[in-house]
Amino acid sequence: MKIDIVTIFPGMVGAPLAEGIVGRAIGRGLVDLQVHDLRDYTTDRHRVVDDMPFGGGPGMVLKPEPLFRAVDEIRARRGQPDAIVLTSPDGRRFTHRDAERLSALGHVAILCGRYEGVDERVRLALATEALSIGDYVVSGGELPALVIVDAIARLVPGVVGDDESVARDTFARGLLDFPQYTRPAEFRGMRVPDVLLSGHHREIERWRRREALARTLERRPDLLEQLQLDDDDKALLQELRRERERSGASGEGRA
Ligand code: JDQ
Repeated sequence: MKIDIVTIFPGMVGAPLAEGIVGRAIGRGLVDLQVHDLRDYTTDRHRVVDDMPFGGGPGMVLKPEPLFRAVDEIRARRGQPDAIVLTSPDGRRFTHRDAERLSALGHVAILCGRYEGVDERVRLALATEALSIGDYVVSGGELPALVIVDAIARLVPGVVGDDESVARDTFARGLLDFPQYTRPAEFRGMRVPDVLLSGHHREIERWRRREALARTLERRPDLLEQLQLDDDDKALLQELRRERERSGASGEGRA
């Protein structure tokens, strides 16, 4: 899959994507990533990418011309992208479903804004969609672009070694993960639950399902509404709700 990122901070996205699972995917030719410095698409001596907002107000806005020229160049050299994503705090919320959709495309371009944002004509006439990674403001589109590229790349077939582990991921199955433990079986007085040491695979599966449902009920009840539950799950959930009722549901952790 081809991915192009346009940014005024190419090092801020290039370096992280050269590491880890995405870095290996690039090395193996599964992901063809190019990072473009927006300033290379300016035409003035000072390589200016921003200007004052019409109507006044604080801060600066990214000018449209360099972004349009950058995408023209990407089209000429790499072909027409199937999606051109603008990262923005007022975009639609990026979800795992978006990651699945975008990962199935052959070519995705991502435009990173900076300053107070981007000239609206970029969104209207260049971007095919605007995406936000969550309800908080970061200083520019680079970190959101990294999040989106990472989430997409690991869904490209062959990038994550074990297809099953991708299918099991929380937002692919709609439930939070069960707790994970590794050795030692006791650490600073904290024991790994006996069932995990028992070797009874049916019981381990049941315990994990129950823990996943319990955590989801506690932390992300909104996820349960969108989920297809079988009769076993429904029974387990009823039981968990009754337990919470009795023990007076409070949070967890050290407090
Ligand atoms: C840009 C900014 C508007 C500060 C400039 C470009 N989920 C998400 N949070 N923040 C962003 C996305 C994001 C994306 C692109 C960006 C933030 N900024 C900074 C923009 C008001 C204040």
